Amino acid sequence: MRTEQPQMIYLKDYQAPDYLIDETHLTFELFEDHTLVHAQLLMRRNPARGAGLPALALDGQQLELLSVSLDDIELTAEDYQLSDSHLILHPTSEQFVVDTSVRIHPESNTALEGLYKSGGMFCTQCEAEGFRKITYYLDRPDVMSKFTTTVVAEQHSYPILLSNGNPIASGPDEDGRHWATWEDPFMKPAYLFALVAGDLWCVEDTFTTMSERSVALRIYVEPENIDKCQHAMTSLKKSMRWDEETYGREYDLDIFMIVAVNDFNMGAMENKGLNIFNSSAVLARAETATDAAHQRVEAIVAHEYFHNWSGNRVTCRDWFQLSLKEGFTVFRDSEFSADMNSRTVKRIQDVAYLRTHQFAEDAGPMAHAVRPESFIEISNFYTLTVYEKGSEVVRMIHTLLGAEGFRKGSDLYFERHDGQAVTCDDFIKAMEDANGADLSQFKRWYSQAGTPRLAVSEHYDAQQHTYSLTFAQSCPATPDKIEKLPFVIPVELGLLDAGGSEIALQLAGEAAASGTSRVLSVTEAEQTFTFVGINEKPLPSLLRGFSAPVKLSFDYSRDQLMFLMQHDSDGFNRWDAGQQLAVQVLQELIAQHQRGEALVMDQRLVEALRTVLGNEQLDQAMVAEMLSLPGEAYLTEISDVADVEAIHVAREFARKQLADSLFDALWTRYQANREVSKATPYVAEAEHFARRALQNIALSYLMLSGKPQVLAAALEQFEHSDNMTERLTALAVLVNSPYEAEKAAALASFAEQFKDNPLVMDQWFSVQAGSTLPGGLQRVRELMQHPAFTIKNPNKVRALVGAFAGQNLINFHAADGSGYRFLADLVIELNGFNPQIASRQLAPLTRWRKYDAARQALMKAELERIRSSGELSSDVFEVVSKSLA
Ligand code: B3K
Ligand code: ZN
Repeated sequence: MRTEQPQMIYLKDYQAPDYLIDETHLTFELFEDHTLVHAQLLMRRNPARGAGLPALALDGQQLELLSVSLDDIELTAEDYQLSDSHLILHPTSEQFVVDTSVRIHPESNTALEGLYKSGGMFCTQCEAEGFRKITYYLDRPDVMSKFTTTVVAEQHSYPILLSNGNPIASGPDEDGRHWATWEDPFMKPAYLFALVAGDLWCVEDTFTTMSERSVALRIYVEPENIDKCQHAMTSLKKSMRWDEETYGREYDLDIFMIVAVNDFNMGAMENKGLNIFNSSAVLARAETATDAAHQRVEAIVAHEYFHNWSGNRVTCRDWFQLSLKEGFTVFRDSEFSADMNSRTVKRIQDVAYLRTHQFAEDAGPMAHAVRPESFIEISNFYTLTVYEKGSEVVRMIHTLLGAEGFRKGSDLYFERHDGQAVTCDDFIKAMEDANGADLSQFKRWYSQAGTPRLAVSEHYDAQQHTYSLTFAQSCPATPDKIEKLPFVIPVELGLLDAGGSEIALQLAGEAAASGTSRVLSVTEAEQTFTFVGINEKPLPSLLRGFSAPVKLSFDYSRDQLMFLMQHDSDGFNRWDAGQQLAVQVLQELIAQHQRGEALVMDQRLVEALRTVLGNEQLDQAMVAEMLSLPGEAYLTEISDVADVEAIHVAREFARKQLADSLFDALWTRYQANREVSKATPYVAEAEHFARRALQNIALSYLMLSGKPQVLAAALEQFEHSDNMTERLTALAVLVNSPYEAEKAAALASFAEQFKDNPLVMDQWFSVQAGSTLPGGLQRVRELMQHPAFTIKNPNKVRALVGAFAGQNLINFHAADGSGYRFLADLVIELNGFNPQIASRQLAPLTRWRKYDAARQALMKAELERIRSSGELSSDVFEVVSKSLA
């Protein structure tokens, strides 16, 4: 909690640190009612900062200072200044040693930042600024130090004592206590520090690196979860191999550890050699985790592992550069997942997510550049923009330089900056230098917020046999900037002839045609490209693979979209054509509803999906993706003013129409896939994910038909599946159905079976929180009273409240404002003990500009109520005040 108005911090004010910390020696004495932390810092004046010895301001919050000495001389209160946030010392030599002892209270730390307890175990979360809640320090990423850590705890309750690096010594202590010392040979900033103490079991494996070094791999979990680690271990080994093969990056310590904890504010954390994970991002086995959860575990294990180079060996100079490590690492993990599974399906899922959620953020009051220029609370900037848009920016560099050029650039980056804390400019410079490229205009992607629009028009000249495409780019104003300069927008495209074949591409001025899919760089506000030798008017396939994070518009007819759905050689664009067709059809239904007319759906959507469903050659995961209509959140994002009811009614109407018209085809494919599933043991691989994805979306459509054989099938799948993917889908379709007795029975038996597994209970909560049937808020309120729910656990809050406010739009946006009031009450409560989670849950209220006047007023009133609810954390203060600005 703050005592003064939180201050804005600016990138332009960055200054290198006055002092450096060469070595950090920590001792933790863990007790049930307090912890003692002794820190010895071997410090010196930063030679880069010139002469003189300015005061040394160590960061520290919520610490009880017990003693401090400078060069072994204990200081008295006159020798230093102490405030809520700093301990100020006055060094008298260039080189000196600071010793501090502090008392902290992990046992009552509910913010889950710094050192805290999750169940019976001690663990840490230091990024971004949590280390200052552990000891007095220069808690900034450009201060890198060599750490040695000794942990002392009671032996029986905490047999496992872990920290970063390699274990170097351990032994018994008096009073049934014991100790262990860890040494991390790599210089690192404090945000990568980690400590774990608990009664943990581990699954162990080894990995032989490309230079034949053997690395011990360990995944530590609470004993009851020891049977759920294999998938994460396999994912880890695949990640290690992939990073060697794709980036030439080898692991550097003798041991790599992952620890799963139940109480965690986000997915996972890349602490050097000791990754700490939300248990939801580690534990996965067929019976308890869905296919989506298996893929998420694989992706997060990879992401954190990849940070060892993109984040740890080369880290960020300051927190404005966060996307340097996060955007790059998301790009790396998405390419890894694409290589491990289906590339096109991965791209579709990432783009659907980006367009729905990041585009909404970029159009809202918290919009910021990939490299923001100011912030109040850095925890608020672990955003979709920094991560997902940041990854798209790196992907565009990859597209512009090609895979080989990109690899040359990343090799140079890692070589040049190993052991350093650097900036996004350094990353770009390495890419430029390795390729002789000029990315100066491209860098606007780092400094300009907002989603660019790219309007494309065509002109065919039958006499000249030329075809011209004109691109007009613009970018809406965002809170940081009104006027935007043109971006570099790589547009991958192809041209299709009337038979659906791809035309060889030759731009005016080129000697010959080359290729049928090419990347054009759009760099001006308006720019025309002319293709020659085009003998008939072609149909363009634009922005293939979503080659830039923009909103592209081209005036396609529905027939043209259907043609692209069938013939485009780019799988992503085949899917996207289907989405654009569905958007057109849904928007027509929305308009009909708003005019009070009976809804009449364009049957071309039915026919297009009938063709998709009948194509047995198509990857079944693609069929499933193509059958998925754009979500309500996406339809909201692309509306100027979102009509909550009309969007819901139109989309449900379309789903029912598709279910009725395509019943036979859906039923055939459902049954065929369910038969295979019954006969096949669970395998967490792409082909099996694909089969179950199609089976499950088919079931969710079929259920809308109201036919008894479908209810029987759903019950059969619910009762007899050997895996959570099938079981949970069956539960979800029952929960969303009118079959009250079956629904109640299924919910009860599921809860009974899985009551001891918190991650499965999270899914049980989410399925109910997401049900769009009337009475959603009441159901959520009742579920908050369920014994398995606790507001102190972030996963529970996300499963119930996050799913309700984020996915159940028709209920959350109830016209009486009850959903808003509920969420505001919750945010006020969360603000009191976990500011990071409070601020995250607030996001749906910040989107008020998207809604009608009545809802806007209700949403703003709730934001106002939060603002005046008492002492706000800097996290909540920043989001609320920017949302109301
Ligand atoms: N680097 C962490 C995120 C830390 C969030 C701190 N509020 C996880 C990741 O991106 O890998
Ligand atoms: Zn990350």
